[in-house]
Order: sequence, then C-alpha cells, then structure tokens
Amino acid sequence: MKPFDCLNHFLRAAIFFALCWNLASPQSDSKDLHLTFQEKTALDKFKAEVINLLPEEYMKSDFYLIRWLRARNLDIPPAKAMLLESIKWRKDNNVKSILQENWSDMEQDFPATFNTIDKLNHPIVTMELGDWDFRAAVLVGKSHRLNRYLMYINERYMRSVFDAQAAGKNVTRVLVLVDSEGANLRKQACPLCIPNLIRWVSSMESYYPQFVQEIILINGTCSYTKNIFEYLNVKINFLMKLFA
Ligand SMILES: *[C@@H]1O[C@H](CO)[C@@H](O)[C@H](O)[C@H]1NC(C)=O
Ligand SMILES: *[C@@H]1O[C@H](CO)[C@@H](O)[C@H](O)[C@H]1NC(C)=O
Ligand SMILES: CC(=O)N[C@H]1CO[C@H](CO)[C@@H](O)[C@@H]1O
Repeated sequence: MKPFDCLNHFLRAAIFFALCWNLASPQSDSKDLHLTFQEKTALDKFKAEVINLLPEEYMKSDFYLIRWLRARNLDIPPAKAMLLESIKWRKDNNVKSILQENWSDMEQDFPATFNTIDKLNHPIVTMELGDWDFRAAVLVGKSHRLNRYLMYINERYMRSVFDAQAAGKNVTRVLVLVDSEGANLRKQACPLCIPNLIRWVSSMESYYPQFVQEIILINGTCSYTKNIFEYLNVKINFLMKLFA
C-alpha cells in the first residue's frame, strides 16, 4: 500500500468519523423501548409542554418524543428547544412532502437502498458510497439538489422505523451499511463537497436523533482505516463493525 493511499484512507476515516460521531450508540431496541421511572416522569412533563406544537401525527408518540429527551439527558428545556428547532427546519424546508418528490435522477447517481432488514427486523439502509460522486454533482451546480436528496435519505430511514413499528416490529433504529468499495477522496471529499457532508451529518444529529443503531462500513481496505475505527470505537464507545 502506497503512503498516499493510506493518507487517502485516513482522511476518509476522518469523514466517516464525522458521520458517525454521536449517531450510533450501542443501545439495543429493548433498552430504547423500556422507559425508566425517571424517563417516564420527564416524558410526561415534556409531552404536556410540546403536544400542541407538533404538526405531524407521528411526532406525538412517546416513541418519537423520548429521543429528544434522551439526546439532552432528560433535561426538558434543551430537549424542547432541539425539537422546536427541528420542527422549524422541517417547515422551512418542506420536509414533510420530501418522500413524494421525484428523486429518480439522484437515486441513479447516488444509489441507496432501503428494502432490506436484518435478523432482528431492523431496516437496513445501504449506501454505495463508491458511486457517490459528490464532486461531479457540485461541479454541475447540483449542490442544492444533492443537499435535499441527503435530507430525503434521512427522512426515509426515519420513516422506515415508523413503518416497522406499525407492522408490529419492536424496532427503534436503522442500521446503516456503507459500502466504500471504489470510494476515493477526490469524489467524496473534494473541498467543495465537504460543506454538504457536514450539513448532512449535523442534520442527522439535530433532526433525527437516536434513529441510527449502528453504522457498518464494508470494504474498507487499508489497515489504517481499521486502526482508526478501532481507536475511535474504544474512545467514544460507539459500535462500528469493519469488514475489511
Ligand atoms: C422523474 O424524473 C425523471 C427525470 O429526472 C423523469 O424521466 C421521470 O419521468 C419522472 N417520473 C415521474 C413519475 O414523474
Ligand atoms: C415487543 O416488545 C414488547 C415489550 O418489550 C413485548 O411484550 C412484545 O412481545 C414484543 N413484540 C415482538 C413482536 O417482539
Ligand atoms: C471487492 C470486495 O472486497 N467486495 C466485498 C465487499 O463486501 C462484501 C460484503 O462483505 C463482499 O461480499 C464483497 O466481496
């Protein structure tokens, strides 16, 4: 392996780290579904404060509301601020109808699938990162459309959790499978592409808290990448599996 390749992988790992920071946690669904006494007390109070401010029906469920509280350590004022900010963002960006928009052009260039489940019924989102040419999209002036498509992906994985719930599955989160075969720095991490990536990651954290169970990277090829993930895994205690 040439040194440049490893540098390349190092930077990629840094991006994946940004992608995974704070998103994946080792909590299992049963833990998600079980409310402690303290959580239940906080949730009842939180719910009473926000219930009349929620524009979409699914938002009124305990299943949705508890995430905001947990993301803010059961502290009601910041959880409420976070939730209200998300509602504003959804309204400003018309996110409610994003799943009905025609994404066929983007789905072709940025392939992702949503139609598989794992043994425990978790919806799996698969992203063929190697094909995702952020740079080309940005260069042809599709940056705005790309950002909106990334919103669509987040919205779609969130909905897949609600769909699984509605079908009687005890599922609270999705698994994200990132196939990095063929990924390279030039395509995914060009200087003009980075802001899109950062916006995407921060919107996952801010507007879809606790919806990702685990991010699994496959076909990562450099041992450096692997070492970095192992280090981070220990460091911040998120689950990450690497099938090199
Ligand atoms: C979606 O957009 C593509 C062009 O990007 C077009 O060919 C296709 O007919 C559209 N599909 C629908 C259902 O409007
Ligand atoms: C879902 O979880 C509840 C509570 O933990 C349990 O009673 C129920 O049997 C579970 N359902 C399935 C389909 O696993
Ligand atoms: C080229 C390569 O190694 N592809 C592999 C990517 O990961 C999947 C799942 O682990 C393998 O099935 C492929 O062979």
